[in-house]
Amino acid sequence: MSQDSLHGKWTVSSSDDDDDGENLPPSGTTTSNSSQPAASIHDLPRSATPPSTKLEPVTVEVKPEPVASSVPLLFIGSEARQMAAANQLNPVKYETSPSLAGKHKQEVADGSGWALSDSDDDDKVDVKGKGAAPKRKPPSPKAKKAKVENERPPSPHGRLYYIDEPEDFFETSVPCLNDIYRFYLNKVTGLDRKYNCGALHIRDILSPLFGTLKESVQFNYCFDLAWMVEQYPPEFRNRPVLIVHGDKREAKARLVKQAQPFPHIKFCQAKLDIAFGTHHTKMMLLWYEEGFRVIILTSNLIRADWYQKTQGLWMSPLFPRLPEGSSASAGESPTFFKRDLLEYLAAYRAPELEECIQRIKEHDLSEARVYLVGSTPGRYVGSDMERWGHLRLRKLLCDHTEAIPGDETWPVIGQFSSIGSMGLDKTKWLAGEFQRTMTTLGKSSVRSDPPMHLLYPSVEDVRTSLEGYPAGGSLPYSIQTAQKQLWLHSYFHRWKADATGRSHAMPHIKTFMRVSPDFTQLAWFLITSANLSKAAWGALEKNNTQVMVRSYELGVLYVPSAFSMKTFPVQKNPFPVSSSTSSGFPVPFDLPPTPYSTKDQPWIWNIPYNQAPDTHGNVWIPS
Ligand code: K8G
Repeated sequence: MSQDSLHGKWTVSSSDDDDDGENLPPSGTTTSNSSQPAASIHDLPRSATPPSTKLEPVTVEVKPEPVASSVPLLFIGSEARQMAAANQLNPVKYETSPSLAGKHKQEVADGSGWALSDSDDDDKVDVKGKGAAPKRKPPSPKAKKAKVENERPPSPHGRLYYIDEPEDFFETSVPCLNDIYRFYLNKVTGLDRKYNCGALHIRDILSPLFGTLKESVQFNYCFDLAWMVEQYPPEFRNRPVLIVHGDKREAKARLVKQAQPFPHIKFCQAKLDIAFGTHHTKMMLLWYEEGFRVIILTSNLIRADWYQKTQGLWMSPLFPRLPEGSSASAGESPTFFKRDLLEYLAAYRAPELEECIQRIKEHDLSEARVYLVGSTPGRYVGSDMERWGHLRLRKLLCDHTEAIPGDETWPVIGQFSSIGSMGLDKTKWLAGEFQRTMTTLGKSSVRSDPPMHLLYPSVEDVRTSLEGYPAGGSLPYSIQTAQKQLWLHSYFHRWKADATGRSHAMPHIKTFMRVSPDFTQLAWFLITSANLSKAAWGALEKNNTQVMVRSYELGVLYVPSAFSMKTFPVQKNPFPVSSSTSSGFPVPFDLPPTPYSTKDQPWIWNIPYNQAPDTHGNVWIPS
């Protein structure tokens, strides 16, 4: 495996109007838990992760300083994640005492260790300048360099971390699937098997049971191509794959280099012309002998994302080929899924996607029952404002849901794994604009202000999770963003998912929904790549005459009318999944949501947690 494939990446946010708290990861590395057996050599992380270190003994391993004994302070785009990941390749040991943690804490708390720009005005951000020369952090006086002990992958867990999945883990069982909604969770290693029944691993998705694969297109953010190739069944492994990504410059070069051993892999770079935008969209287009299938999901194409996190996906029905000579409008679904998917793909304006656009036109997508909700970067005016982001969701909710008596008391629930900067108070975006979309039900002009519950893991949730503190490497909410919006935290609720067995599998899934006050009915449900950020959902500008969207995002919206229902009943006990037809919607976490207690704190990834060890006996000390 080439070192170039060993990358995780995070996008640095440098503007108040920016993205998901996708901030510079602290340097450091993770001590691996040597009690666990070695697994694959492709232990690629999803992220450049702050370190967790053993509580005992006091020797901690830290990431080596990169060239010239210094740590770049400011990375731009996915290069940030790649640089930081590269730093994890050669950890050095140095002696320290437990009090070091306190020292680091101070450095982080006063911000001296970090140089994230927090401009309120995007137009003032000099992207080029920032990207060109990362600032350098003076070497820590306490850090004594020692010889490199052994090579380590830039994994949040280390090479020895992953435990092998049980024998039956990859047994794909199609009849187990609940077909009404076609909404599935991923399999989680370490769960009682009943909780993985009806869940899908990437190997299940690519299995011949779903179709005879000829070609595929993988849209995603983070890739381990060697690992990805292994997930395809051997008989399909050399079939052409097109990778749609947002990497630029060095990051792009590293991605392309990952594919050197795989001549069947080609690339399509999504244009990202607005600062701090990212290609978050996670979608597979699977071309079969029998037709084609679309998967819209929340997992990156790296092992850590399919291991012990809660992820979700929508799997389309098999879309068959239309008869030769069908009209251009043929094969449309009641939800206009075909038109909207073609419009989303056209927005890339990429010649590499042309063939696939033409082929989709030749297929029958009429069985799709969901609405597509995408974001593509741009500044949109007039009717184009409703094409993407939250205004697209608002339009769909306006057109395809109906007011419900008493709906002013129906809460909104938002659940996500990353948080952007939202301004000094709730009126700036959250309540003023985002909540207005989330509370739209039909065309009724009566504007209600129901409760909004935001689900985001607390420090305790992360500490006691299956992965322990390293799970926090995929929850990149930074102290710099958090401390500017303490008002937001009063909305926060815990990550609890006992009913799905996933209380200890930290969420990388993102869901938004409107639910009855007794939490038994849904007015609608959305699964998406979009976190709680303006970059993902779009923000109004110029006196509300324009909306600006930074990132590519994709999700699917379930509305009851597309299922001939008034509301979706919430499925009480989603596991084990039964093949009997239940019309209950499998909400992936426990209802009602549990509010944070006064002791609970939202997970913030770049401050230390050294008061209590995690499930692997480690603490978390960003340096
Ligand atoms: C991703 C996420 C996420 C958050 C931030 C970034 C990427 C992702 N980022 O989904 O939680 O650009 O830094 O996994 O795609």
